[in-house]
Amino acid sequence: MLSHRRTFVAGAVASLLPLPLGAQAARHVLRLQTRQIDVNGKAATRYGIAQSSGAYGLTLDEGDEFNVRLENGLSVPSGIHWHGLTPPWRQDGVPWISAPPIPARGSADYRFPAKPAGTRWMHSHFGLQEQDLLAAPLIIRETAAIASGVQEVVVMFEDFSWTPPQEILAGLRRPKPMVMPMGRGAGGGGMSMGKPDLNDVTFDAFLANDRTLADPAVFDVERGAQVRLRLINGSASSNFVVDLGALDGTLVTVDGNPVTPRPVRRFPLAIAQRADFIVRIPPDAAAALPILAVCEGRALRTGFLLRPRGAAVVKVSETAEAAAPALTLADEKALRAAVPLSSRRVDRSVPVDLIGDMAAYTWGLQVHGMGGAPVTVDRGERVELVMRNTTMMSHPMHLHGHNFQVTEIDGEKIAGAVRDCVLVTPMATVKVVFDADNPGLWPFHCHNLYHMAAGMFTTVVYRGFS
Ligand SMILES: [Cu+2]
Repeated sequence: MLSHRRTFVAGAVASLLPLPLGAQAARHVLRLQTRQIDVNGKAATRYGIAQSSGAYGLTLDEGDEFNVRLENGLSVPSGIHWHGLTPPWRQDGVPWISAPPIPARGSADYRFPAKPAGTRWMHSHFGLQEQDLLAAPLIIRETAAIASGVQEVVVMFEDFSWTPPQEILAGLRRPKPMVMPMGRGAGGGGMSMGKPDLNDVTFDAFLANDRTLADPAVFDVERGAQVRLRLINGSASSNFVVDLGALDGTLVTVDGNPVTPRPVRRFPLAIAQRADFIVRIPPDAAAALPILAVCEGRALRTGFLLRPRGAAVVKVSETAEAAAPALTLADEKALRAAVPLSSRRVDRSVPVDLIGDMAAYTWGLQVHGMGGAPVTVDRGERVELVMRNTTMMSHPMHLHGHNFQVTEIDGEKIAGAVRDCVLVTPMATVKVVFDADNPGLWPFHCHNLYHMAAGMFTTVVYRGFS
């Protein structure tokens, strides 16, 4: 089984070498390193997370152990979070909270059951390193997906700027007049009062497996066959609308967790969210089929191609005909968990207000009305988080160590999706519930990297945990 694993990252199909039997057999080495990528003809030096085979990211099978030595080959400290997995809290990979940062040239070991299965990902939780592409897919292939024999295509979308992230953040936090014209460049996104603000940062490019549409990843597929797309929004600060183009797709999971299958052609993918789609390749396709991700509020997009045998590769423009609309919660409301949480009453309901001062670029969370307070829970409780967005920006809210179920959106009760990251749109109220079954100290934050850096971060803490 191990010898037949394949990853579909960066346009390459890499077969892993068979691993020797024995105690070390299941240990994977992941190395943080710098690398060069090509962005529209210009070389960029960024970070990456590679296996010894050179493949980016990690693919395991359901039931495997997550047995990883993480080597920091960078000249700076780091820490990698296993986004969507539910490890013991000390192995969650968040510097200063789960464990000390991994020093330059240092390493750390992780060993816990690789669960839950599904499309997860990994990314730096240290400073602004995520914007420098220190992120990769982390796929725990479901037993049913393996048994199905359906080809899988793993693609991670990212946002890219030629401006260093520290400069982007400094630009955002620089005092500015109340109304600013929209402009290009770091921090050039205008902020105005009263209407939703879509993008803080005007990115120079969007990437799919490190590539732009000028030179996209191309995956060979079989005519008439099904393909499972595992799509990851690994952006620091960009929400996308995924467009399956001519293909009819069936949404089967969000954030790696199964939903009642739903036919879709377009689907919102907020920062840090994932979605799996099953598509069927038309038997008669003459040209390769583009799968696109358009940034909300912009016409700039990225994507990749599925190429049926013998089909021509087509050129797809990086610019869509029109800007993508702002993400809404319409699709979220329609999602239903295929494996919902058990039915029980809520033991503890916690109000969490999402607050911000757009002009000053400060963001925050108020728990029970108190800025800086944690969400305190007891083990065994069913906990409800009532997230009320008081700002005119959307916030992809992520809880570590747990998956929650969306139960109410703007007063409408639903048996919604099980997720680890839900978008709370401007002025919306979203309720989620989770079972407090993983004692520890867990980050709970907005996954927009710049919002988090500007204060939109708290923790869920179990009383008496150790
Ligand atoms: Cu936010």
